[in-house]
Amino acid sequence: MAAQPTPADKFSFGLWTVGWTARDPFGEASRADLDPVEAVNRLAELGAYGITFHDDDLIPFGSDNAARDHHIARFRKALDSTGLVVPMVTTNLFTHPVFKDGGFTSNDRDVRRFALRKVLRNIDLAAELGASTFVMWGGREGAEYDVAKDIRAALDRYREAVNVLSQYVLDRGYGLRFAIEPKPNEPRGDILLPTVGHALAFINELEHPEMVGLNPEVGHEQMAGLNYAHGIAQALWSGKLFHLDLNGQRGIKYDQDLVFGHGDVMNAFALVDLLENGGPQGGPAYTGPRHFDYKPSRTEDYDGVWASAAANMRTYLLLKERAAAFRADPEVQEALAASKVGELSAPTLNEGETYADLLADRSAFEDLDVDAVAGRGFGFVQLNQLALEHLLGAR
Ligand code: 3MF
Ligand code: MG
Ligand code: MG
Repeated sequence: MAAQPTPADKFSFGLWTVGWTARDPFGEASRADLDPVEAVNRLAELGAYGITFHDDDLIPFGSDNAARDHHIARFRKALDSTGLVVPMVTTNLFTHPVFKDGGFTSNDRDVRRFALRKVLRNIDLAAELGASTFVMWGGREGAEYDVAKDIRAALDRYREAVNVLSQYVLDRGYGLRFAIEPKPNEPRGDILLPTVGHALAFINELEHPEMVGLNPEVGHEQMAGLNYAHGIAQALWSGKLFHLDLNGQRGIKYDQDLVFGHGDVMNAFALVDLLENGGPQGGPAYTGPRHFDYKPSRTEDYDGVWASAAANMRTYLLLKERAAAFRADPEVQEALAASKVGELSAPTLNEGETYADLLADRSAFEDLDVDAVAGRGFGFVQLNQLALEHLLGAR
């Protein structure tokens, strides 16, 4: 039995997740609007610690200043009374038709200037609410037609935007870092910075790369046929896992945003094991929010919404429990050793050894019995079977 979630587990949810009224390209909303205050109260009751939002989730686009202040004030009141925090804020540069060709990279310069102003205003709000991460998902930054978008110019404009925003944060003295969320497609035919790897390369071209990291989403990497746990591992390796979006996806198709674990559960197991046990000394490799970006399916009423929110946290805790059992099993320890998983951490050259020493080492080449080495099995299947059996609760 998994423990009940508590704020110490650092679970957070986007306001747009439980608040999704299930309007899709083929059908009207199947649920009524959700009051953000109700979202705060219900998530706090369920044991979450944080809530995140796009500006427009909280303050309807086009609100005047008085309405804006009112929406923020009642939200703050709900935060104060429940103790829920706002670890991350993000800006909607995709819903309003003005962003139909993107925000930072629209071909229309007026749109780009408007987009920057919208984000600058929202950065102030993020800082005011004590957020430490500002996510940038550029869902409309892309194209359907190769001849209609100069990709190199678009990347110049993307970089210009992130540089301007970084400078603003520095000048204001805000304790905010940016996290880019890659996605390969949807709503655009092709989105810029489509994968973790593309985004990492982009960050290296910025004026303040130290202020910019990643917010990788399970479904987004899997939509590109990629291994999410590998992507997270590379983000960690690069010191760039600033935040993450957990959900479920079944294969290469539209962005399903299922409950965490309701897609590739073996990869979810490996992911939780990595996050919780993959630190250099065996502790957690990631200590930030465990943030869910899922959509309660269109079939669900509000009871189903809250049950699905609880399901995300419960699945995470169950996987955490299963991963701990996997690590503690002596047979797993033996299988890990037989598979030489730990041996990969040993540098290939000895300390102080040079390539000249390696060239002189006959045991590494001339005298090596290559056929004997090639004949050694790794036992990976047995190791994976042990993982599966722990995952299934069979051990
Ligand atoms: C779309 C997403 C986005 C981002 C969000 C936060 C609407 O597929 O995943 O959710 O996560 O914009 O940055
Ligand atoms: Mg998504
Ligand atoms: Mg997301």
